[in-house]
Amino acid sequence: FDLETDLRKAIQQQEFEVYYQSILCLKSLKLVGFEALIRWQHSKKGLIHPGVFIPVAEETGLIIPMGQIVLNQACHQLKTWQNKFSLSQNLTVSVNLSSQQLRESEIINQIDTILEKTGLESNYLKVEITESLLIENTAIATIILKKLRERNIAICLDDFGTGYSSLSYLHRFPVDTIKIDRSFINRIGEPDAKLEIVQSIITLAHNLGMNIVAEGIETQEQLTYLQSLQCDFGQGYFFSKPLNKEQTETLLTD
Ligand code: G
Ligand code: G
Ligand code: MN
Ligand code: NA
Repeated sequence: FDLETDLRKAIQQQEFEVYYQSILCLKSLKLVGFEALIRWQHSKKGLIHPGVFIPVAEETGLIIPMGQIVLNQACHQLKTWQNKFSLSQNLTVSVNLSSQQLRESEIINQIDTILEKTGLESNYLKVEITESLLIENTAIATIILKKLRERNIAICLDDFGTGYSSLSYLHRFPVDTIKIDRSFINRIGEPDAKLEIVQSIITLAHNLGMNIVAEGIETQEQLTYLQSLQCDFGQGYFFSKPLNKEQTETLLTD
């Protein structure tokens, strides 16, 4: 099938749905927020994962309208939950931004409009970006990230450790949180675990005054180890898979 044509249709016909994966404080095991993850409910093919269509969306520029759909749904949903459950905890929502979205400062206007329209206060929104994205768009990314910071929108460096980790990027860009890629977390408990790397990344983040999130926690052993290293936050199937909004609500009622 022609993915690009189907994607265009999907944008018009609103076939995208945002799923939410829990992020927990590893000390208290309390929920602190969600990562928003797009899913495509294709009329014939069923649920399609972003690994399949995000690359095509990026090549074709469709990531721009798609990214807006995600930002809009995620902000609207969190605001709705704040009202509906009178959330006492300050839960946040993290949205992944792709390279294309960081190529034009227009993204700032889009975010401002969405926050205004949905009524979500800016400090409840976070963005996740990758290192490669910073390397590709250094000049404009600097401007955009500074503007996000001015709005109290936290910046998370995603998939940390997989790209061309240049430590100068941590210095140069206003990063609040580092997310250790799940390939490092997966191996905890296995003979070839790169424990020194995990340890070093956590120490590095803390020395720079940043928070750290471990991604892809799947076992109690991994959790216990990360807790012993004072890793701040975690997400992974051990806590919860990405869930649709109805399933996510069941986490907010208790
Ligand atoms: O949810 P899943 O594990 O299948 O996601 C696969 C990849 O797709 C991840 O790298 C994730 O960051 C990316 N992804 C998921 N949702 C979005 C989105 O809304 N925008 C962008 N740019 N990437 C996303
Ligand atoms: O690149 P990014 O970190 O945005 O990707 C998040 C992706 O990781 C999502 O597609 C999500 O489904 C996936 N994911 C989240 N937790 C786990 C986990 O514990 N194990 C595995 N294998 N994948 C996970
Ligand atoms: Mn992410
Ligand atoms: Na990641």
